[in-house]
Amino acid sequence: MSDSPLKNDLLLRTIRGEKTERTPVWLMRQAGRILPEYRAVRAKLSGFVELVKTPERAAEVTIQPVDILDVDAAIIFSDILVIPEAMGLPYEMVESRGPVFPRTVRSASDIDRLKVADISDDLAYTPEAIKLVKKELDGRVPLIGFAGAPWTIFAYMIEGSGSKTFSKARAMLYQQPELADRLLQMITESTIRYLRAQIEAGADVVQIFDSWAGILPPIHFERFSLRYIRQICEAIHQVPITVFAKGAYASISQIGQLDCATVGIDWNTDIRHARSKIGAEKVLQGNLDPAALYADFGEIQQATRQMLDTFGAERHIANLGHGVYPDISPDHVRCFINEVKEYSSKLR
Ligand code: 1CP
Repeated sequence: MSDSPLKNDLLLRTIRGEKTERTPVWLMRQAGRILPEYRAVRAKLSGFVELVKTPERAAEVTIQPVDILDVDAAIIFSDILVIPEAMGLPYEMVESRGPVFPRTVRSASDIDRLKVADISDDLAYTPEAIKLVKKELDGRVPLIGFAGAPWTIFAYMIEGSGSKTFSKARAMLYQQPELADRLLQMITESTIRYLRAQIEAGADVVQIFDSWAGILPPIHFERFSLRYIRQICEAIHQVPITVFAKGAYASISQIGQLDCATVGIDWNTDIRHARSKIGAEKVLQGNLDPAALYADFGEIQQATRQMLDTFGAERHIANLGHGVYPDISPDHVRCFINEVKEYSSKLR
């Protein structure tokens, strides 16, 4: 772990529930396609997967939004799909289509061919990139590590690509629940190892992305997703955890009971409702509509102020309700970031 003290520790102080001089701000998917500087680095390599696996370049694009957008945290540049790959199911990233798995999981024998990921053998590149980022950041801002939630990873491994319905993955929950549990448990163990390796390398906070939580009925969300997220939260105590389960509205109280410091909420969630269901202790992260950044500067500022007023001055990390859309102009992102900084300091 790096010992350089953080110069900007707003995010960590907020997560500890301390009163701060303003609200910290960062954006999900800030390291990526919105920045021409990112596209320039990626163009020099064979593609996305090589970028993820090249620690020097992954470190470079992780730091870009700190330099260019002046956010209060960096998030390590990687993808949630490195876990299936380390378990024996490689992915490809197809331009304008997204991730594709040449092989998928359909049967018990497919699972027999997979293993719990061995991080030092198969996934050392992310902890390596984290070490480089920590060194280069030299304490400027904290670094967020991340992983997908087991259900979201499972959904890609069964389906073989993105999907509106993830019908094959959802069918397995009804048709072969024991098989689903077997794979979910392997993903969970791989994820715990992976997050621990990220923390050992220097991640100050870790976030779990359950991007596809919202397609499950509440009973399946609790049975096949939350249960495994809970295992992860109970296994990781070295740094604070953020759980972001997009669309899991009906289970928001149960999410609030997880052993995590922060709960991410999406833009369809009413902020006051979330606070009342989750309770006063947890920090909330979010939740401006990502599409609000298409508006003109005046409207972005107004929407940002309204969000900050509703969350209140404490226990809030400003962010969007999901990842920033790739065609948003960096100037509009900067407008959001600057307004969070200026307006939230007046709220104290
Ligand atoms: O360069 C490119 O064109 C590829 C685009 C891209 C990028 C920049 C992908 C493909 N992944 C990433 C990086 C990434 N992925 C990060 C980087 C750190 C940051 O946030 O800045 C993170 C946190 C992720 C996480 C991720 N990957 C999630 C969870 C978060 C979310 O947005 O819901 C998911 C679902 C993925 C899968 C994935 N990877 C890439 C795409 C296009 C997708 C989604 C495909 C789909 O809709 O199914």
